[in-house]
Amino acid sequence: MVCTAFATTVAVLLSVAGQTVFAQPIEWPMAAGGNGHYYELIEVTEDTTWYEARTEAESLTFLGVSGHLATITSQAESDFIYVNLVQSAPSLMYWVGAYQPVGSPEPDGGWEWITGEAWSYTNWAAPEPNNTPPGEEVAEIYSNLVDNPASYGKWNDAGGANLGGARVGNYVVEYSIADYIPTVSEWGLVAMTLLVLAAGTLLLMRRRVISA
Ligand SMILES: [Ca+2]
Ligand SMILES: [Ca+2]
Repeated sequence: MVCTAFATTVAVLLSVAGQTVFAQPIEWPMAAGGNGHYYELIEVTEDTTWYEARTEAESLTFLGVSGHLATITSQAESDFIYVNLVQSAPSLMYWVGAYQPVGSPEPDGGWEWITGEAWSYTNWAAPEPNNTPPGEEVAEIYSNLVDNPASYGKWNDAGGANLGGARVGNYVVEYSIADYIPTVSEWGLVAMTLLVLAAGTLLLMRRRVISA
């Protein structure tokens, strides 16, 4: 909570400084049983492999925190992303942050999250992950545009560099804002700004008293 408030303060300061602050991500609030993280869909403007999407997601920031391809580690997180983003998404599929490191046993072994979070919850569409054709080593999530309703919001393993068919490389970003721990210099920036604002307010009040 403190970190979320801090991140909001930093975002306000950054927007004051004229830098871009994304406005689209949706929060999964702690008050609603969430993790305080924010999520958004990115519709790409040119074909984007999973590897490019992973890098792009990490270059995006929201409330001062870098993003990453979404890691969906519980049914509750899956439900939140599905209901709020994927269910009515404009594209068929979106990259998420799951992959098989080189040398993983096929067709379905060795899966990991890019953040290193424990691999326990999965939500594969049947019969995925099938490594068909061979070389499918990353994951994507289906929207409701997929032909089989049983696959809505579920995952497929796909080729990370394969952009065949309807796959253009859209992706889901997660900003782990509630986990974010500010650096000493960032706390200093906030403290200094609050000090300047307080001094300015005092000065204004004094002028009013003198002119009254
Ligand atoms: Ca996650
Ligand atoms: Ca597959």
